[in-house]
Amino acid sequence: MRCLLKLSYLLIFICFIICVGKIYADTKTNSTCYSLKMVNPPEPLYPIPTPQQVKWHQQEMGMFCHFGINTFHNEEWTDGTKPAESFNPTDFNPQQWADVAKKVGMGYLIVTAKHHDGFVLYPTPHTDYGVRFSPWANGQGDVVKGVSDACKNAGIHFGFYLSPWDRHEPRYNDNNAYDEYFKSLLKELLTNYGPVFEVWFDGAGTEGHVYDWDGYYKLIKELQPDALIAICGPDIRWVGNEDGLAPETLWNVQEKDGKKVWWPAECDVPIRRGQWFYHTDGEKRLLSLNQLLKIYYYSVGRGAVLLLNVSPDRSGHLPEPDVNRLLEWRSVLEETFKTNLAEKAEWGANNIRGNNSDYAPEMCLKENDNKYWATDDNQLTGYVTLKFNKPIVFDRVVVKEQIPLGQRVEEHSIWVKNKKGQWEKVSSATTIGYKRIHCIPEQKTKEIKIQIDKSLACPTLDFIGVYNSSPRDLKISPKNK
Ligand code: FUL
Repeated sequence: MRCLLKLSYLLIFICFIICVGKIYADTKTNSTCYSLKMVNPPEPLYPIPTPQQVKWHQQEMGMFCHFGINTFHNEEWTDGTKPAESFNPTDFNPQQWADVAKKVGMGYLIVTAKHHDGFVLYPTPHTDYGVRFSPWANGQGDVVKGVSDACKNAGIHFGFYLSPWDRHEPRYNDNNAYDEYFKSLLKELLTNYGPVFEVWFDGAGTEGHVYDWDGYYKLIKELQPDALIAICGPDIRWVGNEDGLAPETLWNVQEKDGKKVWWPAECDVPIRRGQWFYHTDGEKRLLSLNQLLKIYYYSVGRGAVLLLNVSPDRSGHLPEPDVNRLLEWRSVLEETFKTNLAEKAEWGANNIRGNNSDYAPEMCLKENDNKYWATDDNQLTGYVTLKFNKPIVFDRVVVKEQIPLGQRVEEHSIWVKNKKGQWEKVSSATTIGYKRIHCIPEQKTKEIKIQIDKSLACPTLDFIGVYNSSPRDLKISPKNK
C-alpha cells in the first residue's frame, strides 16, 4: 500500500515537471520570452480592401484572352462592319486556354464577350451582330459558355470584358437606348455563366459618351455581389500603361471623388508586343523570357496584379510558341521561388507587439494565413532579423504586408551582415502592399535584416521569404562593378 502511495506521488511530481516544462517552452521560442497577456491586434488603417479584393490580390496573375471578329481580320480594332460570317474558328478549344492559365499560375481568365466592334461572342437575342449569325457551330456556338465551363473545370475564376464603346450598334447614338441594350447584355452575362470574378470595362473610345455607369454597377452588385468591377469601375484600377509595369511606389489607397478608397492596380499587357488580338504574322512580337520575367517583377513584384493577354488563334487555340514561352517563364519562376531559405533561420525582431508570440516575426513564415509580425502602436519603424548557422547565398527577398489591416509601409530596406560584423544596406524601396520582391545582386551572409524605415501606422508583415534565383532568371550585377 505504501509503495503504491509513493508511486502516485512520483507520478504527480512527474506530471508537474512536464506541465511546468511545457509552459516554459510555450513562452520561449528562439530564446525570446513572450508575455502571456492578451494583446489586441493593431487597429486597421482605413480604407482597407474588401474580402473580395483580398482574394483578388491573392491570385497575383490572370490571363486575358482577346478573341472575336478581329481575330479573323489581322486587325486590332475593326469598325463593326466586318461580316459576322467571317467568325469561324475551326477547333474552338477553351479548355486549352484555361488549362494553360492554370498551369502557369494564373488564378483567373477574362474573355472579351464584346470588343469595340460590337460583335457578341454568345448567342444573345438583342443584336444581329454576333456568333448567332456566324457559320461557327451552325450559329449555335457560345464562346462565353465554353470559357466559363473550362475555367470551372480547370479550377480558376472566370471573368468577362464588355466594351462600352460599340462601333456596330446603331443604338449607340441614343444614350438611353444604348444603356438599355448594354444592361440587357450585362444581365445575360451575369446570370447565365455561373460565378463571375471580374467584369472589365474598357475606357477606350468612350470619351464624350455618357453612360449610366451607376446603373451598370448596381446591376452587377445585385446579380453578382462578389464580382469585382475593373478599370472603369470602383474595385480595380488600371495601372496606367499597357506594358505590364507598375511604378516603384504603388499605393492601393487612392483618392476618388474626394474620398479615400482601396482601389488596387491591375497591369494588363499582351504577350505579343502591341497586339491584343491574334495576327497571322505576330509571332515575331512574342515577348522574350527576360521581358516576361521583367514584367513579373515590375507588376507582381511591386504589389500589383498582372493580367497577361494571350490571344487565341483562328483555330480557337492558344498558339504553341506562346504556350511554350509561358511554360518556360513559369518553370523559371518556380525554380527561383522553390526553396525559402528563411525557413532555416532563427528569427528575431527589435519589437514584438505586446511582446506576445501571436505577433512574433516567425508569423511571417507562412503567407496569407492571417498571422503576421506587428509592432507596438507607437513603433512606426522596426526590423526583423534572420540568422543562419552557415552562410547562405541569395538574391531575392519577398516581403508582404498584412493588407486586410490596410497598407502602411512607406519605406523599407534590406541589410546583410558582412564579414566584419557590420550591417550593409543591399536594397531599399518604398511601398510594400500585397507583395514586394527585391531582386538584388547575389549576397553571401549569415544574417539578414528586413527594416521598416517609415510607416503610416505600426507595420504588419504577413510574409518574408529569401531565395536564390534560378540560373535562368534575371541577374542584377552589383553597383560599381
Ligand atoms: C484597350 C483596347 O482598345 C484594346 O483593344 C484592348 O482591349 C486593351 C485591353 O484595352 O483600351
